[in-house]
Amino acid sequence: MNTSEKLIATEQRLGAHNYKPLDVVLTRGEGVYVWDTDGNRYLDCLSAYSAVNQGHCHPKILAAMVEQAGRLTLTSRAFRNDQLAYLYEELAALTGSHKILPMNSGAEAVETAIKAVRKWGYEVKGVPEGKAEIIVCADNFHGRTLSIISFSTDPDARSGFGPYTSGFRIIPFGDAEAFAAAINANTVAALIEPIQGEAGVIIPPAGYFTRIRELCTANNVILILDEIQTGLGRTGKLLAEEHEGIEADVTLIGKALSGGFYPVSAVLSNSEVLGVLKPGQHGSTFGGNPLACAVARAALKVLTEEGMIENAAVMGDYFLEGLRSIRSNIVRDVRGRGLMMAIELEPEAGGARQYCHALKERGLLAKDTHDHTIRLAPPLVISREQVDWAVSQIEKTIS
Ligand code: IF1
Repeated sequence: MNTSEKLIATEQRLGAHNYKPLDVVLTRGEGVYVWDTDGNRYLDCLSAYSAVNQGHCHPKILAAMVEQAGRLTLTSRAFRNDQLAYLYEELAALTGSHKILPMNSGAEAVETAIKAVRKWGYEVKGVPEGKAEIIVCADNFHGRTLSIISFSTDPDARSGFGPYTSGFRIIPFGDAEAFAAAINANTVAALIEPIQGEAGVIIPPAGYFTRIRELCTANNVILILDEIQTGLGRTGKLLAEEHEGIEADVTLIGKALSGGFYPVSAVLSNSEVLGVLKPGQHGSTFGGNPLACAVARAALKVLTEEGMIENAAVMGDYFLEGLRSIRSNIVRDVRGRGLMMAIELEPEAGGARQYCHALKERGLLAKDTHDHTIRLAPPLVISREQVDWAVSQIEKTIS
């Protein structure tokens, strides 16, 4: 057995089997590339589910992390640290938000938003205690905690984990009239992904979010956009909401907020919603720690200063054009926005996973989702030549 076979065997023996990864054991990353323990190089077209937007091991984020790690890593929020204020300032300047709450994982940001809008509902909107409702969409993905999976429509994510948290109303994604019909006097918020990632990169019809925004404003409903995957440049804009020219009341970011170095998430909001949380009512040991803040500051800086968002827009268009030019009788649809892309295969093709395996053999890492869809999301630093190479490998694999 070589090293990777040994490591895989140990994982199989000792680890919980809650994942079924491709059998590639990675040991090093740089920019758009990662290397396995046998020295093979791969173009990463997953970017750790869009957490590595800035490219693997970005030297400036690395330097910020190492510098801060040698100085101060964690104080808890019982005391203050000298990095948090700067992160607040920089995030506020970038996004226009007035209040920020730092957490660690994406799911924690979602949970935080749910808690805040419920409390807002009772204290500000005047919803009777215990009656708050939040509208969510079918086929959503917002994380793995109990409250979040309580409103999942994916049986794998939800089944067997009850009893569930109540207070969620599920409607179809992309259907503004269903949304209008679901609002009632107890509706405190709507929680929506701008583009559904796990569902297979589902882009709602044009005008959908404009209408959702109008309905939320008219009915005093908080619009929460989960930009944990779509945010921070992935779709060719800082936030995906910009594609429709709307503004959420609460925006959730995570993943690429640290460039993949560390779990950092945040709830961005106006003063009214996050203002309901008073000392002692919410928190986290690691949320807002100085190491996380220093890493996030560097991750945001390189994202904007190095033109990664613009590159995602240009390379996303170019990549999609390349994918659409592939002649193949097993492709049902090619879709995407910026560098968040998917190839949906015909059901007769026999499943996307075998194609992801074949792509791996050609040196390209991608992830299947929902049986028939290959998801593509390379780091935002990808070049034209690298897109050309990726498209040619994909063409050889599926045509
Ligand atoms: C897993 C998918 C991606 C997210 C959105 C919140 C979270 C996520 C829109 C939670 C997380 C991940 C987690 C990962 C698989 C994955 C995923 F395949 F499920 F759909 F990215 F595409 N909101 N997405 O996409 O963030 O708590 O994980 O930090 O295996 O669970 P987290």
